[in-house]
Amino acid sequence: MNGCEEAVEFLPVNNAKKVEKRGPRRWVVLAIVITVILLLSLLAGVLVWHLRGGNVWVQKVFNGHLRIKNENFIDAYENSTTAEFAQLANQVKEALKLLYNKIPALGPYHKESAVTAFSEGSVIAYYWSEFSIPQALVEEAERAMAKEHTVTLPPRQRSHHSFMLTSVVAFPTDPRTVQTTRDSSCSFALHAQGTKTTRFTTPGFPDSPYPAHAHCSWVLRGDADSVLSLTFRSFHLAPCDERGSDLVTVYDSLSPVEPQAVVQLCGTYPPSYNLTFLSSQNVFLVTLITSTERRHPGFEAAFFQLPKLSSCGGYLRQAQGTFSSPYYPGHFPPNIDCVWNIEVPNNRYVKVRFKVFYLVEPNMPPASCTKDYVEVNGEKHCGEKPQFVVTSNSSKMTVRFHSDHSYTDTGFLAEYLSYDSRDPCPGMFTCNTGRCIRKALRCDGWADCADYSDELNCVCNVTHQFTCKNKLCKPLFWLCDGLNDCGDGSDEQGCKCPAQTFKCGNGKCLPLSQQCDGKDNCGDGSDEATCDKVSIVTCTSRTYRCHNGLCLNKGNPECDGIKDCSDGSDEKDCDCGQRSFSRQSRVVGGQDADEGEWPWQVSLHALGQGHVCGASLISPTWLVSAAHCHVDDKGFKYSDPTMWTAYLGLHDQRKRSEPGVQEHKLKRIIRHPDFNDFTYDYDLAVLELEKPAEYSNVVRPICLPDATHVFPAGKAIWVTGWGHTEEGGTAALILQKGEIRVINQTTCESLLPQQLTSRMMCVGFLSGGVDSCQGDSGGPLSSVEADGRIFQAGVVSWGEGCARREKPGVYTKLSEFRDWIKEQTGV
Ligand code: 4AZ
Repeated sequence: MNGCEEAVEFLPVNNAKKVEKRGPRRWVVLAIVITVILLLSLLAGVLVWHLRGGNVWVQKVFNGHLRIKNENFIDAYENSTTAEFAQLANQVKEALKLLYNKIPALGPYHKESAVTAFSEGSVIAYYWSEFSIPQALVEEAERAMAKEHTVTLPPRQRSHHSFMLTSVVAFPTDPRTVQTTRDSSCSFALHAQGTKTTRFTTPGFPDSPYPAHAHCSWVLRGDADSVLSLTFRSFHLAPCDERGSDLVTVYDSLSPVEPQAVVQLCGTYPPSYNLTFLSSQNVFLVTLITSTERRHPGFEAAFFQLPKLSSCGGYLRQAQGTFSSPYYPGHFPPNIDCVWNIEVPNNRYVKVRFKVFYLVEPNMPPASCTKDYVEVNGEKHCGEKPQFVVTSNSSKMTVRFHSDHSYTDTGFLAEYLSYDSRDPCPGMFTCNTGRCIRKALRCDGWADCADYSDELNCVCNVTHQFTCKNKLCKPLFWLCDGLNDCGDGSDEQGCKCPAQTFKCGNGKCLPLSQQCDGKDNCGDGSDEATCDKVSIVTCTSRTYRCHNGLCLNKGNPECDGIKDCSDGSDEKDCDCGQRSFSRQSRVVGGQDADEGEWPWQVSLHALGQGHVCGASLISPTWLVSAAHCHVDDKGFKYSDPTMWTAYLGLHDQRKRSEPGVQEHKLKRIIRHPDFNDFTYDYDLAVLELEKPAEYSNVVRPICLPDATHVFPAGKAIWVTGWGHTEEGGTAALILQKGEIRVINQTTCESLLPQQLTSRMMCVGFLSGGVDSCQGDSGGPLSSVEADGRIFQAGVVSWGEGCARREKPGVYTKLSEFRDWIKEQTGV
């Protein structure tokens, strides 16, 4: 105790004697105190380190690039086995070490760095650095790496100038990318030859699949001051999915860093798809990372060099002309800015029509326009847009195009013209949106302007049009059909027919005596469809035949909740056409379906191709689809049941392994024997599942219509599928639904002359807009019938394009095949 008291005594500085005398005892105490303090702080340090997760070490790999000043590029730098490469690489590594040592979050944790390549400008080095960092410091380290640094090595004996690195940046990367540089078995380096095209492929293409669990890379180079154009001519990888699918990435750099990724590709692309990419410098890096065992051919690609654009944009002074994003329809290069200054004669205004517009950036909110964009009149446009028009209120207009460092798209194609401000659409009608449409389209009952302005304030043609209260004109046969076509309900008001007459589904009024007389007097079957008093009539091809052979005068009596046949056969086998969920969204048009809304909808995947066709479930073991989905094509055996997987209860193509989704193999494909691959007549097939489906909330069968079932013209029907959401577009991930209408057969024959047979029906809109498209084939047309039960009216078959005006979709008429389906399946 005493010693302690003594130890805290303050000594006069000059009391040397006293110190000397008491020295040895004091030193012991001091040593003990210092040891205790040291131990305590060590303990506190360890505690803090533990609490901050300091005991967890993370392996971090950063990929980056830097510029070496005062150095000229020589050919030997292209080859990593040369002495010149090794010498420069060593200097870079030394400088990096020096840089990291100055940064506390990096220096102590640096394990290794390597230079993977050099390119021109003056010399750019591409490198990776590996660290083992305490978890708590990872964020700090990432921030430090992403900052632009400069580092200088002092001059050496033999060189007079210092070695200076500028713009040193790096970004965290998948540690597997380092593996590629360590293992050169799948690394390739190619230099463009003059103006020639150089081809390269995945190993084994096309005869054997690309390797599983592989990391391949292709370093592509051009001469200094050139840029590269790279095209994937054929692309067949495993289908994209969320769980790390096989992936090809193209980088506008020789470092695989995400901020300079131009595109990421997986799955399969049709040959017509534009997969041409332009670089901003004379290099591209293509990587292939495969994580699956699936067997796919891979890709074939080709590249060539071309002179770097000295500028883009320009002055446009003609009365009219076109302009587009650089290298359209190829993908525009990253990191480019173009400005077009359009100027037309003084007394005229400028109009620009963007005919094609694709500036889609992955993982970005659609309207943010912070990366790639077109700016006109101070307004930024980005994403994917249907044709649109921008006008100016003067004789000048400036259009700017900007692409940032990452992800490019095919860009835009635009035409400009000058117009007289007093008559913007000479000889045509001007929509309120500025678009010009043919005069004949004004007041024709179909909306051609996006804002309906062509259908406002019309004088309707009374011979075949009805004037809605809101002044829209609608086809007469939609009058009083139970559907609100005007939008204000006026086409359904006061729909009574004169006394002693009744109203047909198509609006006709006929004498009461003609109702329920066994004859189709209306022409759409509606006079026979809802007969209170069902009577037995002479059997014809149009009358429903009960199992006991008696025929009824009632249309569509199957499964309507009323026992019409004396043997009850019209209400037998009616466990179909009902949903588990009664709530569905109310908006109409092509849009996302609700989950479980179409529980009979099936997605058919062909081996290695993902979703190819739709189908419908009609019993636990049978599906209905289109025959044309099962015809061998380009060496693929679409007729072979083992090539297909059927997904039941599916909503989102990305969620095929979620609970509720049933994956079934096919046992048998029976194509209709009369199917004609040229005319698409008899486009129907039935498919047998290997194991029966289990009915659930999201898996249920649809009802099959009797051979006499009528789906009258004008009736609204739903079409569903994962097909393209626009012609030439891309497939939907979420099941889509669209409400369309049955079109009169005679009308349709005139729209598609000499192409329609009695096994086909047109369903859609003459104005276009809502339609099925590629990938919807084989899927069902679902029609809500009496009692709310849903019957399959047709199978998606073909069409001239998608959603085109006056080209409605064509469907296989299912009622024509009732007997054949029964014969084949027993259902
Ligand atoms: C197709 O290619 C396709 N608009 C299907 C339906 C339609 C057009 C094309 C109808 O599978």
